[in-house]
Amino acid sequence: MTNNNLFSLIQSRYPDDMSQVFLQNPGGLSLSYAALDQGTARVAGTLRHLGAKAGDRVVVQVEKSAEAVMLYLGCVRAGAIYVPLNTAYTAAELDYFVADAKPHVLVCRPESLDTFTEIAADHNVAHTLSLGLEEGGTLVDAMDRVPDGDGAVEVRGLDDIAAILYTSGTTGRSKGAMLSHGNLASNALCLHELWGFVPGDVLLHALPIYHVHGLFVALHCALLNASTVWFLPKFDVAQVMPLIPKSTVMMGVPTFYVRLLDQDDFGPEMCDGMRLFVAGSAPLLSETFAAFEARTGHRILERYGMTEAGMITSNPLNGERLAGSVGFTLPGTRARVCDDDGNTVAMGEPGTLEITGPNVFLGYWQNPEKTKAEFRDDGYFITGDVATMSGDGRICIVGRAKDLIISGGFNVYPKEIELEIDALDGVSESAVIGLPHRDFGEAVTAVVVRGPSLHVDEAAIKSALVDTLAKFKQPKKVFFVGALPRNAMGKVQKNALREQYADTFSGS
Ligand code: MLC
Ligand code: AMP
Repeated sequence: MTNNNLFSLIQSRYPDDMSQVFLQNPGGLSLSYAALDQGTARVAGTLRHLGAKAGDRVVVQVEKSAEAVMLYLGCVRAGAIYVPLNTAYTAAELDYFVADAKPHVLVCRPESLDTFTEIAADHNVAHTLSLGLEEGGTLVDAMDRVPDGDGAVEVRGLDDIAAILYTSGTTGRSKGAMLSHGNLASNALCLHELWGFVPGDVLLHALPIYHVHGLFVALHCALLNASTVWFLPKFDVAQVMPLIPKSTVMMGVPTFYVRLLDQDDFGPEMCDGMRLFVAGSAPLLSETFAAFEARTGHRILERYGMTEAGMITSNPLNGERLAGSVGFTLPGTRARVCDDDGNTVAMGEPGTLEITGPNVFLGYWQNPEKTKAEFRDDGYFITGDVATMSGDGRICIVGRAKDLIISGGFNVYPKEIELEIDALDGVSESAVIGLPHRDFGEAVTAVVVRGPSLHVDEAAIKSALVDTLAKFKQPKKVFFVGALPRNAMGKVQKNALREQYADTFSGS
């Protein structure tokens, strides 16, 4: 029987010499492929020992580390479902994810163990462990209690769920996108080939590992290539720059490239050995593309994707990479540009991008209504991105049908912020918008109408949100107005607000 567990695919690509380094960093990290295999086997064995069966969820909020990668891959190996959470989420936000995912095991940072233990008790989670160096209650302790030899790769089918990644819709709370072993494997195989990975490629990895970009796209390409990875805790330009000459591929959000260009000593010599710079998760401005080419001679390869489908389109490796275009659909993925009723629009006209293919997710976790609403009857998924497609299939993302802000590659759903602000004393209503920001692409901004009682100011609103919303969601600026502009239907005209406040961050 074929085992379609993603981990089997990864194992099949191990290097001949298992002492080869998989993850390394200048801080002393050096994890070989042999250690990766042993570590993931122990994680898988530990999860089994804790009673986690195939299909049970493991919810994880941990710092980026080699152990976190082994936790992810160990989970996949055991057939459990990996559910990573953004490290910026507050305790108030975490409760929702645990309640929704109903995990068997929770793994958190040592400093959050008390908080998570409380949350776990509220939701009957069997085990709460911390991933860290402290004594007691840690995953490492749990691993020590488990005999070797229970790390078998669980047999999984293409449609079995490997991971659930939470993402919000235009309304309501976050939904868990169910990604199967088949989804992840097909996208990884496709990108590895499309982007021309060759023996000896070294990946520079400075992305977080709780989103598809850093967790799947970057790590899976490296693993399928048996590559060594410079594995940095976060994007710190001072740490990244010296590693560029020692790498051949880098993947990043546009903010990475803006920050590199801000460095006077970032230049072409440093990039001599680089084969490929990839950008995505947010629009890459044409100015950034042009400035990067002028400075380094490299044309950044922009690709487009989303949590529900991994990577969807890419500019070509060999061929014209155009600024402002996200390229062509990946082999195996099909796309069409449609009106609101799902009818294909004329070539070159804007419409909502709809997609289908082996990379498209199974649906939203325990949310059949939302799943049904986002798929057409013929199986196409409605991305909510507004695109144009030229006669030769080249795609440009020209807008969003969904009310979404993308800040430094993180998605922020205005509705979620508006609900929090509207609930504050002294607020009548609010509108949250994204305004152009040089570094983050868009900056979260709130426009607030005060209520009749209690005089709230910007500081009061900002401080009220500190414990409820992750830092990247908190408004960087709050404006007060007498009334929000509305159209004849009573809908808030966010375009008018975006125009009015367009220059707010022009000095940033
Ligand atoms: C951090 N802050 C942010 C922020 N990141 N605010 C808005 N947007 C962000 N993205 C906060 C910090 O808490 C800090 O607050 C202040 O802003 C400035 O912090 P910083 O030091 O400049 O931020 P930094 O830690 O350097 O992080 C910026 C970043 C990071 C761009 C490096 O956000 C990042 O790695 N983003 C990548 C996101 C990603 O991987 N997206 C992929 C999603 S998958 P203060 O007040 O304390 O100073 C996807 C599909 C696809 O979209 O196609 O790939
Ligand atoms: P997420 O839900 O975090 O996976 O974010 C996915 C969204 O990011 C997509 O629906 C797009 O709106 C946006 N996105 C990703 N890549 C690009 C890109 N290259 N250009 C424009 N938008 C992008």
